[in-house]
Amino acid sequence: SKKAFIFDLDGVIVDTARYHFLAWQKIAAELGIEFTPEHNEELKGVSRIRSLDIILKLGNIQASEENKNKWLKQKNEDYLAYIENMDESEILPGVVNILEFIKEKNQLIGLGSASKNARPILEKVKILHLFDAIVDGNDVTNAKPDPEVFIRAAKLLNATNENSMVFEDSVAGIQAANIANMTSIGIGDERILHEAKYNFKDFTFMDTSFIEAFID
Ligand code: G16
Ligand code: MG
Repeated sequence: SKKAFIFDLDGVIVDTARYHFLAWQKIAAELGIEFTPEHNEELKGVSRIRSLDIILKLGNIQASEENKNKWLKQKNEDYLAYIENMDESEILPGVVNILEFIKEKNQLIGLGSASKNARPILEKVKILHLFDAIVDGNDVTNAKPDPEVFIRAAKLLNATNENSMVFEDSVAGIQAANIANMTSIGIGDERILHEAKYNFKDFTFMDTSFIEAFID
């Protein structure tokens, strides 16, 4: 049977992780909270609402629902401004090559992202058509490390969890894939993503033979 290759979006397909960071950093600065790239690791793969809670906790701030909603809205508006002019040039190195190889081999491609902005981003970078299934922040109730997003994607692709491979740049996402018994692939810093079954700095370090070995 066919294998499912499920990709995270932010930090795996496109480098939007830095836009999320910039948008959050602006809010943190307004609140007088120090928010570093190290802190940001904890936000990767985490839903918008959970991300805000983590930042507020960092600053020991108790906020009203009203203020929280205001900041969530502001964060997304700033983020949307950053991604507005995105194009194919922002696809991370080696990604298209791997996606096309999986297609060539007649296997399945899914998206498993926490982002509610996933579809418009895939459209902007012109690879939406390569996906056989998309599960994003609009479809799930439980955020990574809960495996819901990946399990739903595998189901839509008619693949078992064991026949699914997940590419992730976040600790929470690797944990989610592992909980679901999927083959977890860390894309990024292997010291951070050490819970992954395999690690690659980026897709240019992954030979197509690695994909082929999972298919056979
Ligand atoms: C992404 C990012 C997170 C972000 C989340 C929600 O998930 O990694 O930092 O907070 O989506 O995004 P949005 O605010 O656009 O709904 P992923 O799973 O694609 O890495
Ligand atoms: Mg990510």
